[in-house]
Amino acid sequence: MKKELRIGMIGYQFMGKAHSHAYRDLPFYFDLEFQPVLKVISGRNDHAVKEAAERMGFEEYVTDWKKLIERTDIDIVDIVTPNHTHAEIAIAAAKAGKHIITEKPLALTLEEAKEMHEAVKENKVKHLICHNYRFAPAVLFAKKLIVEGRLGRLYHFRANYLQDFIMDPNFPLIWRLKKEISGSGALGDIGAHSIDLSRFLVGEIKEVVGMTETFIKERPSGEMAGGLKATADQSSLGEVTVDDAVAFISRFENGVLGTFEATRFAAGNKNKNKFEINGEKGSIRWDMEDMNRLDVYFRDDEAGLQGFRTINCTEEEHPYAGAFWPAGHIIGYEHTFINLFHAFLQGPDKEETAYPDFEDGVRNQAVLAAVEKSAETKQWIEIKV
Ligand code: SOE
Repeated sequence: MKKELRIGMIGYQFMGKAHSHAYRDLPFYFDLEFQPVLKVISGRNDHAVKEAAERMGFEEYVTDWKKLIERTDIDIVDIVTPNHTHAEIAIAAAKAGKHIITEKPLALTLEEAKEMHEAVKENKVKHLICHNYRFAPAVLFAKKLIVEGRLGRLYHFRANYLQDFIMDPNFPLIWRLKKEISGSGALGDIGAHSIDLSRFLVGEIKEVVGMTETFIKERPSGEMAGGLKATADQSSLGEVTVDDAVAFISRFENGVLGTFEATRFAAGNKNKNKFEINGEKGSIRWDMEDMNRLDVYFRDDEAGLQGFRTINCTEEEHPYAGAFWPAGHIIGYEHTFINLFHAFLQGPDKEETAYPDFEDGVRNQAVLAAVEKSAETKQWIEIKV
């Protein structure tokens, strides 16, 4: 009988679905030393959390997260509630001796992120921040190529994270558009993913200079309605207090130059999280909207035959790809969470499957804070953790 790993989840919407699916699918694809069990799920709305528990397969549900954390039959607390709740819940869970998984960004502020990191270290619990895109096999393969020196010295990291789900002025003022709940807008919600990918693939960022913009300054009130959909109630208008778009450049500690863009106003782009890395020996580029493919260019290819070629990263040689289907049977967004949770729960077996933890979350939060400060002061800001 395998040891049970009992999950207590706080929150139940978009990320609650992605995480719950990953726990349930892990045993399908991996020979595990444990059995994930969806024990308890918590949400404020009794009817909604009851429905989510039944749909996603949790044994029980509660409407007070503190009751979940007090339980002795919970091993891992998984936080999928809005950003302003992460610190209080994670610190309480750490003090209760629970291992912690939380969505990104780690917190509302760098100070909160540091407190969370101190709490998990003091209470000796494992901790994960869900920068899931590291665990697309094509991204892990890019990491392998870089570690093996296939690009040589790196010169550029270039990332664009493009969405368009809030371009309609009637899209309501959801929690992601309120600073007191989200901390920032496109910067922390999707720019954080690009920052994590740059840290994972290139190294630490030394300094940044950036700018932000809020294109639509007022919106009708309303709430999320699953995924990235929302319903406006038009009863009142509210001020948008976060960025709709951000652009910043960076210098990495190793001398690489970085350019980053994150926007929710790039019409036609739905979740176009992409990067390109240029080195002395060649380049690689990846696009989440075509996530199984990695484009590579090597300068030592035979003259006349040089050019970007596309690798379909679904073969045994591509990290984690072999766990799913035969070559060419592509995988999707949900599999990045399965791989991420496998690395966290089973332990990473090599450098390229190092999972992102709260230290990564703190370093990421330091970059977010520096970009926001730069946008205010129009100055270069050094990253200080
Ligand atoms: C909304 O921008 C969002 O759901 C992000 O919050 C996720 O982190 C990203 O993976 C997809 O888009």
